[in-house]
Amino acid sequence: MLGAVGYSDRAGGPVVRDGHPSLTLSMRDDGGPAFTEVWRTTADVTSGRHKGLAYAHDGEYLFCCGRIEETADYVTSTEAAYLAAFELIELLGYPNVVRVWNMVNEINDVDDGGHNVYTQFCRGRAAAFEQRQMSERLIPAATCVGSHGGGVAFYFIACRSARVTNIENPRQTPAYRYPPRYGIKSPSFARATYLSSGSPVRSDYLFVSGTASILGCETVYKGDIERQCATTLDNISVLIGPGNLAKYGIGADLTLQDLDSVKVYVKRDADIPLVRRMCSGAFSGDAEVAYLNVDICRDDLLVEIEGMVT
Ligand code: 3EB
Repeated sequence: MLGAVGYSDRAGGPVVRDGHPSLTLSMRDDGGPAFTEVWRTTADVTSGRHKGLAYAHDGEYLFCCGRIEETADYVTSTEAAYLAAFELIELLGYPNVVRVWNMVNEINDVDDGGHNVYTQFCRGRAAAFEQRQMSERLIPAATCVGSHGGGVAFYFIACRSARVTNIENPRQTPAYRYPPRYGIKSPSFARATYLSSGSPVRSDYLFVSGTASILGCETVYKGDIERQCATTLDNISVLIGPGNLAKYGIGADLTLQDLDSVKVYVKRDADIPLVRRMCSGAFSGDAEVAYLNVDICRDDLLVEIEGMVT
């Protein structure tokens, strides 16, 4: 096991237990079923700790998780945590960050200076990316959503030799070019990453970032969950469709039906039944789809959806 992430009603970790890192996210307060996301490998695993992070690696993949304790200054602490992560990938030799998840308690709360927690998080993250000279080509796919406690919990996957291609969405402004009205520093993430590994067995993976009802850089259909959900699904369809992937030299021909693992973040608990109906019609009956009632990083976004093709 490379790592385990619990989606439950309490925050815990990171710890290294039974030889692998483990992080528990406070993502349920609704009595919904807790579940554990497990990252596995067939190769031998080495685990350890570095500056508060817990990690394991197998020669090709690194799984790492960390937590930024609740603080009045998420700029400094986010920068420090991300720099520790960059230091680790360099030390261990896993330079390609593929996919990052960030779960942020009180994500829309505003501090004394009038900035919300997400804005401060983005500033700290951007500072770390700038110091590491992460070009647009190297920015990973990501999710950044609310949680019910535990400061900022984050986990990521990095790899050593697989080729990682960053995918953008023609319907959306790249997030790293959002204008300043969405935050002092733009969010540092790609809309998706496509990973192709060579030997011994050729395998490709697609990671779709948290996707919302945003066209260009603007939230559309404020207050309308049905149209926000439809727009979000359309955004993902275009992102992973053959016309878009082909621009990056990727021969895959993907639709929503190909996503095998999906998370749906819903701001208002009462919207979950409708969102569930729409998503179960859109995704394959064989896909694992989890619905989580958490806040989203813009006040006017009601739903965010991410997925993987593995
Ligand atoms: C958006 O498209 C919605 O800051 O890492 C989605 C995925 C969003 C990742 C992040 C933010 C992030 O801007 C929000």
